[in-house]
Amino acid sequence: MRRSRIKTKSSSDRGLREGASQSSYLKLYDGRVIKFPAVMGVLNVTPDSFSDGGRYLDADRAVEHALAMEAAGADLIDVGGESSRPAGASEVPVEVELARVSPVLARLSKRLRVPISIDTRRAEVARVALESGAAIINDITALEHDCEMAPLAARTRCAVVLMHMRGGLANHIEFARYRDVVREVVEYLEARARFAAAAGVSRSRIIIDPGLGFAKTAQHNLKLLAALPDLCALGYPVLVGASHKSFVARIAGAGERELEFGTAAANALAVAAGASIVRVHDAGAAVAVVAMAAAMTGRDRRFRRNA
Ligand code: PMM
Repeated sequence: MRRSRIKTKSSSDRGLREGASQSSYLKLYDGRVIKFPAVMGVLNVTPDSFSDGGRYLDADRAVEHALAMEAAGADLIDVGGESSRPAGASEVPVEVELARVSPVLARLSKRLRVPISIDTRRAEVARVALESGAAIINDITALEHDCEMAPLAARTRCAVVLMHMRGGLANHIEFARYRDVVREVVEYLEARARFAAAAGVSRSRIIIDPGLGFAKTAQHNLKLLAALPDLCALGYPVLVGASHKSFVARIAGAGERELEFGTAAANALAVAAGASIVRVHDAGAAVAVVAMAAAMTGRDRRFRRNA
C-alpha cells in the first residue's frame, strides 16, 4: 500500500525538522569513545542462542572468544546470558542468568580494553555487569520489562540500547502483525527514547534498534532495513542486528558461507544507510565490511574525497 510510504516519509521529515542529527561517536561515562560505524561482537553465554548457543557456556572459552573478537577489531563486546531465539526461547531464572554472565564479566573486565555491553532485560543482571565494568545496557525490551532498569541506567550514567520487540521471549513471533511496520517501530522507539531521557538517561547515550527478527517476519525485517534512514532521522545512533538471523538464512541460504555473505551484505547496506553499530557473530568479517562501507559512503574521515 502506498499509505505506508507516505507516513514513513513524514516521520523522517519530523525528525529532520526537529534538527535531529546523528553523532559520529558515543562517549561513555568513563571517557572512552566508540567511533561510528562500530562493530559489536556477540558473546552469548547460553546453551540455546540462535547462532552460537552452547559454544561459550564455558567461561574460559567465552573469555577467549571475546578477546579474539577484540583482536579482530570489534569495537565493543555484547555479553548475554539469556537466549532470545525466535522460537522456543525459554525464560531462565535470574540466578541462572547471573551464574552464566558473572564469571565471564569478572574476567573480561580485567583483560578486555574495548567496552562491554550487557544484553539483559533485568536490572539485577545489569547492576552486576555495570559493577564489573560494563558501560552499556542492551535491553531488548527498551527498558519496559523491569521498572528498575531506567533508574539504574540514569544513576550509573551508562549508555542504553533500546530495542523494539513485541510479546515475550517465547512467543514474540506471534506478534508479527503490523499495519505499517516502519511507522510503528519508529514511533515506538521515539517514545521509548523520550521515556529514557525523562528518566534521566543522557540523550547522548541512547541507541535505538529496530529489533530484526523480534516479532518480525522476513518481510518486516526487509522493510525496516530499507527504512533505516527514517530511524536515523530520529537523531539517535541506530544499531542493527542482522547477523545470522533466520531471515538472512532464508534469503541468502543457511550454509555457513551463505550466512556469512548474507550477513555481510545486510551489514554493508545498513552502514551505507546510516546505521552506527552492527551486532555480529563474526567480528573479523564485519570489521572489513564496515571499513569498506564506511569508506565508500564518506563516513570514514580517512577516506573522504577531498580529505
Ligand atoms: N538480537 C539478539 C539478541 N540481542 N540485541 C539487540 N540490541 N539487537 C538484536 O538484534 C539482538 C539483541 C538475538 O540474536 P542472537 O541469539 O544471535 O544473539
